[in-house]
Amino acid sequence: MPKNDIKVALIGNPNTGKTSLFNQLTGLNQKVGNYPGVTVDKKEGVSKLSSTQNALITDLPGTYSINPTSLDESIVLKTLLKKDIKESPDVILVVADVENLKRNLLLFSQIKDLEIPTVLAINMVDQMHRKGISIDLSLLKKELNTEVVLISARKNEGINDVKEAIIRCHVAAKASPLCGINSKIDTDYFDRLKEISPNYSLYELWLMVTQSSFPETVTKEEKRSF
Ligand SMILES: Nc1nc2c(ncn2[C@@H]2O[C@H](COP(=O)(O)OP(=O)(O)O)[C@@H](O)[C@H]2O)c(=O)[nH]1
Ligand SMILES: [Mg+2]
Repeated sequence: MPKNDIKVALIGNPNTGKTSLFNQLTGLNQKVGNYPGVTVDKKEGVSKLSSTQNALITDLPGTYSINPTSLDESIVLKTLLKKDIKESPDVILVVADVENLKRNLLLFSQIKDLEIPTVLAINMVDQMHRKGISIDLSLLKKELNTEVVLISARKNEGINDVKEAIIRCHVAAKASPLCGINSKIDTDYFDRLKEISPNYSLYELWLMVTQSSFPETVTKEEKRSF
């Protein structure tokens, strides 16, 4: 993989159209492998974002939240947290379907709090008119403080907007979290947490000390002290 390719991970609830979007973005430039040690498919492909910029796109298994309740979900989580390894994504592309936007936004807000640059693609907009749904795109962008694009993966609409949003998102400075949990509750606790490692966001560190299924980046002693 050329060094300046933007690494993009596609994340979303099951059936939101991740694979359809993946296919539109990558065309025939894809390969299917396996995650080490498990039989879950890992699909990767290259997408030409502009004349000078490619992206390496990974189609992750569907997930409802980043609190893993299944093998698939724990794969998603591990991909998100390994900032130090070369496969870690530069940009997360969250795919939501327009009919279940509210439910989909739970996952989006969790990803956003990981402080990884995030693009939100709202898919299946071809259904909007029929379902009587309308979206104030500029208000949504402002409220979520995120690049938001409306697409129809099935009809190949908005795919260029996705590509442009990925580039903008990658260029922009680190995404800011939706809400600063540390400034709202128990500042002492979160200040102490922050001292564990400068390499992780506060939210990641919190997940590491509170979730038993988390990668052992935090030692057992550190876990116990929280
Ligand atoms: N109407 C509509 N259906 C779509 C669109 N994108 C995907 N779908 C359908 O949604 C279902 C799930 O799509 P898929 O890409 O497999 O979703 P995934 O589970 O997130 O990978 C399939 O039946 C797709 O044909 C879209 O833009 N519009
Ligand atoms: Mg899929």
